[in-house]
Amino acid sequence: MKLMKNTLCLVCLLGLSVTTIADLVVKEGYVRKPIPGRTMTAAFMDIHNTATTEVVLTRAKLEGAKRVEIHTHTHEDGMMKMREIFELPIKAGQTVTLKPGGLHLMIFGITHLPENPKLELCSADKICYSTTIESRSLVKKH
Ligand SMILES: [Cu+2]
Repeated sequence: MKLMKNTLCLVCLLGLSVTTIADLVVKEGYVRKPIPGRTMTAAFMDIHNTATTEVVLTRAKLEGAKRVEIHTHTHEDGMMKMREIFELPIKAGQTVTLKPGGLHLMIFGITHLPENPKLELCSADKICYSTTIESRSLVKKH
């Protein structure tokens, strides 16, 4: 455990964590436009970690929204329930998929949602990766 702490600290000193978070690539990112009159919705995407070390996401921010939580779905007594998670680890070279019925970003307090809102994904040490995602209406395109 002590060794792990030392390693982490060394990573801080070398500023390697900056590189780490910059190595995230978000693909197919979109946020569902909220139903008229609602201020809550969800966002989905593929997050690929191209770095050689694990990235742990702890926080997210979306332009036009007050708050973002990282959620997952769990089966409890035959029911699908949403649960907030506080750490989303993405291993080196791994892609984590946020999709309906699984992991997602829960978006709260939407005031005005831009067509391509800016999304920030941040790690525990407050280093953020920013990108833009698409606003999509609930109606599926055929
Ligand atoms: Cu949720």
